[in-house]
Amino acid sequence: MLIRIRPDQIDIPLPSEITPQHVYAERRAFLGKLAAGAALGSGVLGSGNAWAQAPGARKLAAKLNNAYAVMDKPTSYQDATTYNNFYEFGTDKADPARTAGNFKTDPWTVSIEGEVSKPFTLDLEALQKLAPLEERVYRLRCVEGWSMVIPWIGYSLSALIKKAAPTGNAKYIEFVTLADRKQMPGLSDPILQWPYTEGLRMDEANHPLALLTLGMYGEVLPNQNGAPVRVILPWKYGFKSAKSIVKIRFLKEQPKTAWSVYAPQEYGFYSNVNPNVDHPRWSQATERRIGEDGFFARKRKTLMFNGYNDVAGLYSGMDLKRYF
Ligand SMILES: Nc1nc2c(c(=O)[nH]1)N[C@H]1C(S)=C(S)[C@@H](COP(=O)(O)O)O[C@H]1N2
Ligand SMILES: [Mo]
Repeated sequence: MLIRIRPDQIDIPLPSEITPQHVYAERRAFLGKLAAGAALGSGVLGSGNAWAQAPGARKLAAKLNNAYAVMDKPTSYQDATTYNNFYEFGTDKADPARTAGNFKTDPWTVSIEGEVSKPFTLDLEALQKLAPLEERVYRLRCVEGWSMVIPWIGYSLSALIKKAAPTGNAKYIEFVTLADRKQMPGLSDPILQWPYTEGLRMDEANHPLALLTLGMYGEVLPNQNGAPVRVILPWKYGFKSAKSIVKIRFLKEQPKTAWSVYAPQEYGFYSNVNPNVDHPRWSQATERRIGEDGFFARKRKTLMFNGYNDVAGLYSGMDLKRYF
């Protein structure tokens, strides 16, 4: 079935830094990709479609949320699944794809603990059914200076928070990820304190952009991308987007986080993408888009909040140089 969508039905959340030709080219590429997928019969537009995925992987149907789909050309599935940071599976970018193949992600449970009236656990089925699955095309900017554009599948983390019904004492949320020596060869390297943990202030966690993520490119998450459940926080540096979560805790106090424990002067709790605050050892003003690595590849300007200006209100009155 060939589906048409009018270009004006697609939202462009970052008008500031891009030229009209650039928008036009990317919109064409994006629509072309969607149309190609539809024409090949891989599904109805907006229900998990159009991407080149892993043979035999489980499909995950989701409805495209145009309001959360950037126009940038999506990164190829190949690049997104072979250039990864997932230190539990090794520190080289190619390691996770190589060593996470047998990672057991089903059955899986996420336990909800801390400042809630009643702790409980969610299995994968419960997680998938907790709210309607949406496809959202987000940019993700790694603190190392590269970025990708990925069609994720999930729903706003706020839906899970609502279900958890945290008490009035809950000011922060903590994500605790799996640390299993039997499955994760990277744990023998004490570079980070395992398990890898991350955290957010409650108002950040409740921002609709924060995505509880169960899939990408129309399928369940590949192991190397954080199967079976992770978060994607597109306005923050990639390391905030914790993979393979087993526990979500609601807390009174700001939790420690893996990278800020490792090097507090380099990685702050907030870690919002900010071209005006350099990393102590490198500039954050520009980035390399994975897949644009050729000789003529342009360096892209890094955008404040990675272009997600919707979140600015969360930080009004805060000195973002101090709270980096
Ligand atoms: N558990 C865990 N989560 C993690 C990491 C990690 O090493 N362990 N790396 C982070 C970093 S630095 C980045 S850039 C993103 C990369 O996500 P991707 O491989 O899906 O692009 O995952 C983040 N989540
Ligand atoms: Mo990263």
